[in-house]
Amino acid sequence: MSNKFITIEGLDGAGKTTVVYRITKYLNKCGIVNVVTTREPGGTPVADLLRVLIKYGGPINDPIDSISELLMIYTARFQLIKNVIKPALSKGYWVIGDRYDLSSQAYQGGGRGVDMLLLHALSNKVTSILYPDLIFYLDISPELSISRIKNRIMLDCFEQESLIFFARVRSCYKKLASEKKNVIMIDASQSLEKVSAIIYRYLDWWLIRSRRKL
Ligand code: Z5A
Repeated sequence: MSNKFITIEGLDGAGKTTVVYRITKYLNKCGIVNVVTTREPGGTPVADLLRVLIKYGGPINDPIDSISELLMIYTARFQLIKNVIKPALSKGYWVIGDRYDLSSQAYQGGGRGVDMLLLHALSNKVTSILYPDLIFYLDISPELSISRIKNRIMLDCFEQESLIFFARVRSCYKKLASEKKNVIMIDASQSLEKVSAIIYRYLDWWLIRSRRKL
């Protein structure tokens, strides 16, 4: 099959949602019209219920532990893979994901510092089922991330975290980007036009290369 699974990663405000939209339009322009987009956590009825808990936490008398958060994130991801991503890929659709497994490694591993044995076990399971063909990591500083999201009316649990938390998440992302396969790191402090142009150029080259391999 020539259809692909592409994911976009980065700190809050890095431009992921905007880039998912632009990649979809670009693929459409290239004649690839069967495209499904996802946003994690969420994307199935069960995953959307978990999204609310993951983003806004539990009640005051039952705060969510970081291991529970991790397990909910992976529950949501398994639901999404099984009920949305895999069926779409097997029908020949392209899938563009706003966040995937690197997010958990960066936020829960780097940011929260959860038990790495548990995180790796979950991550290995997910990535053995499905690893992206291409991952764009949009790199911005924690300061820029905060400045892009500061005017939001309601901030979620992650958006209320400190600069130090975001610095840990970013440094984990950068390490993963240098170690993992298929990751392209882009300086997303540049204008949206520049970031998009880099992505389109890369996609053109990558599409030609993958077609030659078929
Ligand atoms: N989370 C986790 O901890 N572990 C996991 O495994 C997963 C998730 C999957 C989901 O939140 C939260 O879940 C997330 C981590 C955690 N943390 N938080 N918060 P979400 O889905 O609500 O939000 P998000 O994923 O962080 O995305 P976002 O905040 O919406 O940002 P974005 O999608 O990267 O950016 P955007 O919406 O495209 O752009 C934001 C603004 O910046 C907008 O006004 C743009 O016009 C502007 N922008 C974007 N790029 C540029 C450039 N290049 N120049 C100038 N302005 C720009």
